[in-house]
Amino acid sequence: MHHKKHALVCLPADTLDQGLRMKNLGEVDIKEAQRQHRAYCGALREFDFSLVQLPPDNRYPDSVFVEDPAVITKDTLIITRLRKTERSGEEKRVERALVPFFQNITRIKAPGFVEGGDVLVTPNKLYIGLSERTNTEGAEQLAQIVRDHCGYTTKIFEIPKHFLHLKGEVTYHQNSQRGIITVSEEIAYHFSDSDCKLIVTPADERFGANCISRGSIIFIHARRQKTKQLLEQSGFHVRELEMSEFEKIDGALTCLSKLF
Ligand code: CIR
Repeated sequence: MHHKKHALVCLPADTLDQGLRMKNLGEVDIKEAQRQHRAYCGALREFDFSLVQLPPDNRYPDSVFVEDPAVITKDTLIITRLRKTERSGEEKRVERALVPFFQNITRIKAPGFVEGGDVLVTPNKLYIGLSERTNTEGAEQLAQIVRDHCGYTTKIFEIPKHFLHLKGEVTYHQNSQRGIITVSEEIAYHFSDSDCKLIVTPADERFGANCISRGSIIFIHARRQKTKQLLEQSGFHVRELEMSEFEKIDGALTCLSKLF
């Protein structure tokens, strides 16, 4: 996998509290969300990413979650198709921002739907979750694109109904020798075929497995004590990021950026 250099982010819209959510976890405090977003961007800068920052767009309360409108494999940019009409249109903004960086650009077409949050990219293999947001047609189009463009294999499977997206509960980490997958115990069995080391996190720590790392430093959602311990036992230096306002609208750490 090529070395990641850029991070696309989008500043939170003033309408963030109108973001979609699976259940009511309370009102979003926009000022606090902006603070949390600034800290998040600071963490990415610490990891040496150069930030490409989209301005807030109040028409799209969920536009802060730039992970969903695209999937990136090597030098191929795949623009996805978002299922919810409230989010449909976010793809265009992300496409405009990312196009200058890529040679190969393709798009998921109707009747396919894919959201980037359902796609775990590992070296040479994609794991695609079928969800309320990603359907079989979309997953199969994506599988064919990455096979033809990059020679990737794919594994497609259904995710539990109480997850919004696959990646909320699984992320990939490139370590010096061997890749690492952090994954919730509920879905860990889907990854037993991988060459990566698995770090299995407890199901009661929502988004515990959704982390961002560089080398031995790893950022996790604040207040995931058991996950923190497990990661420390595996040699990571753990740093916590407060994500309370984004969690209320089902957003995890990786949802807030597209790294490439
Ligand atoms: C949504 O329901 O679309 C947003 N409120 C949350 C999107 C989270 N994105 C992600 O997990 N990649």
